Amino acid sequence: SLDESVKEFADIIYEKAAGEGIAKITINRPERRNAFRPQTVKELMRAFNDARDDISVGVIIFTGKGTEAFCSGGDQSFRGKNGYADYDNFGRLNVLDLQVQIRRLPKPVIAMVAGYAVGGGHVLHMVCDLTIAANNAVFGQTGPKVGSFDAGYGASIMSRLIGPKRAREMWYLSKFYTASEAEKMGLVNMVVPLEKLEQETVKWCREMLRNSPTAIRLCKSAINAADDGHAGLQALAGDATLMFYGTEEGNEGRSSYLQHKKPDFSKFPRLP
Ligand code: 2NE
Repeated sequence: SLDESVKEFADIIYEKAAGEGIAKITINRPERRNAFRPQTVKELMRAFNDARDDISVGVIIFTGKGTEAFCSGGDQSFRGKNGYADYDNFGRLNVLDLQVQIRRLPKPVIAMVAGYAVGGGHVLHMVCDLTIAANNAVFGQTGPKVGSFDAGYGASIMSRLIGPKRAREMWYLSKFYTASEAEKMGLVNMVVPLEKLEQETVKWCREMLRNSPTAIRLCKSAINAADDGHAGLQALAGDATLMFYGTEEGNEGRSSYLQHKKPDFSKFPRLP
């Protein structure tokens, strides 16, 4: 069970399962169908950052409180002339930074979706590595109905996931789709009965945790690389550097520098 609460937050719940390697981040605004305000996003970013930095965490579950919604997007009551504003008197779209953070996080993030994943909440599940949906899940974009859109990942990642024709359909018509329709479209990995949602998600987490974290890290950055352009290549390249530092060849340069002598790279093969 995931019951160890590690930090106090207002809009989210952040838990880690002791000794399991699983962190769970839950949007906790069920009375608003888990719509996010800037404060929610700030807290999510802190929690994701903690889960990234904690080397005992191998996989992160991202979900919404209750069974009515994963997330219904930006809280429209906080929407102003230049974004969403709660405690500040200026608006912001800080959820876009959260999307990037999830893409760059070198551990799998698995969206566990019960109920509505709509608007900016739909984009959040799309930027996660995997999505497990309950059979009551509902997916869709609402922006064009409420005077909004996400022309970043909301458009490009969706187009990659389900193809440009379907992506246009989702955005232009702003229809809602059932869990099984979403599965057929390639939006989600698996649909399970609501009462099995957490059990199945944890099963997927445990299976991933049995595998090589470095292999998974490289698979994530490789799969994102082309779509994320230079930033994607940078993440992949950073992973390569990280591994190279662990080699004898990489260490030859560093230790020679520190010992004020010329490095001898001749002993390292020029592999085909
Ligand atoms: C999610 C949905 C379909 C649920 O419908 P239902 O019938 O199950 O619930 P209901 O009664 O609509 O909602 C329950 C309460 O939650 C509030 C509602 O206003 C309602 O409040 P009360 O009347 O009880 O006081 N609520 C739900 N979603 C909210 C939201 N996003 N903001 C503020 N209050 C919300 C249905 O509620 C729905 O369609 N919600 C709106 C979805 C939406 O349009 N989201 C924004 C899209 S734009 C966006 O997210 C975005 C972007 O486009 C670009 C960048 C960043 C964000």
